[in-house]
Parts: sequence; structure tokens; C-alpha cells
Amino acid sequence: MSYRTEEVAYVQPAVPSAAAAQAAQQRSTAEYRALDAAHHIHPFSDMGALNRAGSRVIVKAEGVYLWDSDGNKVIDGMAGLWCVNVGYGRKELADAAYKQMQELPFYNTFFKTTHPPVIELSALLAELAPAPFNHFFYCNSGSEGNDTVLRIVHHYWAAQGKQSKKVVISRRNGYHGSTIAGGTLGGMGYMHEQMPSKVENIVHIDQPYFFGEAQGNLTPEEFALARAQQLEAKILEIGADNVAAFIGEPFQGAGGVIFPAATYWPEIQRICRKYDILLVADEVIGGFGRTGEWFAHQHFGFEPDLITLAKGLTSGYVPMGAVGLHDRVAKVIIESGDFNHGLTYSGHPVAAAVAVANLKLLRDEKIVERVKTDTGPYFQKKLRDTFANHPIIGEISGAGLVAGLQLAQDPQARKRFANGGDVGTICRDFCFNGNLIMRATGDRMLLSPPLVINKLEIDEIVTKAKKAIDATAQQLGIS
Ligand code: PXG
Repeated sequence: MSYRTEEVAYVQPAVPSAAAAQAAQQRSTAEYRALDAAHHIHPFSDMGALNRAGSRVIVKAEGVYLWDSDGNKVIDGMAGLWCVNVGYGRKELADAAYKQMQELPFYNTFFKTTHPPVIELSALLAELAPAPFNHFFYCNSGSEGNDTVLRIVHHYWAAQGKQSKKVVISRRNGYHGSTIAGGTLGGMGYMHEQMPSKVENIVHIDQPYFFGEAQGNLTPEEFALARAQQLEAKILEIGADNVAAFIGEPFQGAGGVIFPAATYWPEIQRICRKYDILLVADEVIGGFGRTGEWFAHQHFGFEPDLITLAKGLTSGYVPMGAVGLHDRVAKVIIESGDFNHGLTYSGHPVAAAVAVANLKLLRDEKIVERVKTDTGPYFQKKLRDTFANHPIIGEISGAGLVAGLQLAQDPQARKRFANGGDVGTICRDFCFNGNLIMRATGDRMLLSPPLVINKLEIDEIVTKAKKAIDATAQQLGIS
């Protein structure tokens, strides 16, 4: 057998007409739905119910807007899944991917090799992250990032002869991904129920959810402090010699945009330092500008030992995740022999090139700065002004361009709806029908728009959200 190309019979493919090409790509909504129902299993979905109702088919996007296959224009209040930080349609990212695919579409960094995109990305991340974060490990997603965190944490303690430090403490209603490790770390009961096998040595404490869980007359600050002190109690129960790390999202995203009071994170940090326990900030949602700071732990004023990154790292244009290591952790990992962990696509050159282009947009167009000083404060004020004294809004949480709106039966008394999840779904459907994407987590309505959103577009989101929430109240007979 010869591999000489001139001996290979090559048939020039027929060039399809423009109309045929278009027909091949564009089907009617009904056709798309039928094919989707026939062959596609969606994540986190009841497929029977979804197939009967039919999915909305999203066909294109630009800026903060999406278009569906029926031509409806929808404003995306969620930046996809909290990830499209630079907005849709940025040619710079497409160009970076195209150029890199031609230059070097793939190479690995396992066997004493490296490549320019991953080198540039690592140097750029070290420049953008707080000073002690100078080393980065790459993967494809936030879930893999947290899996990597577990590997690093265990290697870190074992390398120092402290093999007994194995337990990782996380929180109920935290979200850390959907792999077995991510799902176990997370505190979503409905996910645990479908996971008969879990990762060992992971335990949970309660979340700092003031509106839903504070009892008596505690102030938000007192409540947050009490919740942080559960960490100390748990460490004492297990024994500090057995505890490796604590992991938390600086603010819980999927759990409902739960922002702890300012007393929470300093106390968590104090406890971690006191008992020599690594502190991990899962920055998958909070990272890359969401709160107006580059990283959400900066907003809350603490210094983690490890940070998990994904989503905004590439603005979702291609998949990529990473773990950032504080110098004190990196030093141990670097000086302790083989670290037996890696993925085919760790540091994928195309993803890395897109990440570099994305981070340069966030930096050079001062997008993060604008969230902090201009659009973020405008968004927060607009929401608070619009929903002050609203009959079914009990709390507005958030900073920068992320917010949670608590639906409540009696906002003053902090009384939630008995069927809160249903109320959230009603509201979410009103949003959807009004061409606004807003996510519901139980009885909290969430917003996390692209960071490039302007004030007119913020007005549009808030106006549409108000309409949907008013309609929800009306349907419930509350006014
Ligand atoms: N950590 C956090 C804090 C997350 O929010 C992950 C880890 C996992 O990332 P990957 O890339 O493995 O999905 C996440 C993901 C939602 C929603 O509907 C949230 C996420 C993912 C999908 C849906 O809120 N967060």
C-alpha cells in the first residue's frame, strides 16, 4: 500500500448550489423539533415532557440577542449559561480559532512539549489574576476543573506526608458540576439521588441563604457568621488532621445567586488558616468580571489557595476550564514529582487561542471595568428601584451584572410560597413568552447578562422581567 497522494483517486465533490446549501442547513421549526425529539437527549431535562412540548430552536445570536427558528428576537438575560461574557458574534474570537486551526489545530502538553497558545494564555492569566496566582492547569469544563481540584488537593497533602488530610467540605445547594466528582461536591439533593456511587470523603455544611433559612431575629451578618462557623464545627467533628479543603462558590450561582453577607468569607478564611485547610473558590460563574471584579473572591475580599475557572474564560465560544494555583500550592506540586492527571485536551491550542483573544477583549475594551463602575451599578439600582415594594419580590441579591430575585408570598415576613418551584416555573415561562431569557432556580429568578450589555438593553431586560413578574403575581391573585 502506498501513501503517495497522486495515486489516490480523488473525486472533486460537486459544489452545491447556494439554495441547496441553505436548504441543507435550514429546516422548518417543526422538522428541527421532530429530529431533536427523535435523536437528542438534553441535559437536566424530562425528555418525555420536552419532546411533547418541543424545544425552542436557537439559530443565531449577536450582542445580547438570540434569534429562534421562527424569527423571534430574544434578549439573553443569562449570557447563555452564565458564560458569554463578551457577548455573541465577536469576530476576534472566530478569527483566533480559525487562525489557530490552520497553524496548529492540536498538540498535547503531556510528553515534554508545549505550544504558543497555552504559553500565552498562562502568562496572560497570571497577569490578570491576583498576584499569588501564577500557575494554571487546563481542562475542558468546570466539572473537570473541580475534579482537578480534588487531585491537586490530595497530591498537595500527600506530598507533605499528611495523607490523612482527605476530607473536602462543601455546601448544600452549592453547584460544582455534573461529573461524579462535581456532582458529589455540589450539594444538590436531586442530583445525589440519581448518583448511587459518589466520591468518597466529601461532606457538606449548610449554605449562607439568609432569606430562606435564617431563623428568629438574626441580622444577615449574624446569620452569615453562624453559617461560616458551621465549618469550624465540622472540622472539629472530623478532626483537622483529616480535612484537606473547603470549596465554595464566592456567591452560589445555579443555587439561586445567593450572596452571603460581608461577614461570611473572612470568617471562612480565618477558619481555614487556623486549621491548615486549603480554601478553594469555585470561580466558574464568578470569574472574568461577573461582579465587576476580575474574580468574585476579590469582591468578597478573601484569598483562596485554588480557583476553578471555566465559562467566561472563553466566553463559551469553545469549551475550556482551568485551575489556578496559589504560589504556595504551586510550589509543592512543582516540587513533588509526577502529578498523574491530564486530559487529551488539556491546554487545547484552539481553546487557548480563543481564551487569549477573549481575555484581551475583556481587558483592552475595559469591559470588566465598565461592569464595576457603570453598567453594574446601573443594573443593580434599576432592579432595586423597579422592584421596591413589589408584592411578590422578597429580596434582590447581586453585584455587577448578576442578580437573584426572590419570589415570596409575603416579602415583609420573609414568607416563601409553599409551591415556590412552580411559581418560579410560571414566571420563567412568562419571561420566555415575552422573549426574555431569565432562569428560575426554585423560587428565585436569576439574571446574568453578557458583560457588554448597554443601559438601553438593561432597561429592556428589567422592563420585560417586571412584566413577567407582574403577570405571575396576577396569575396567583396577588396584587
Ligand atoms: N462550578 C460552578 C460554580 C458552576 O456554575 C460548574 C462548576 C461546572 O461547569 P461545567 O462546565 O462542567 O458545566 C458550574 C456550571 C444553570 C447551569 O442552569 C449552571 C452551570 C452549568 C449548567 C447550567 O444554572 N454551572
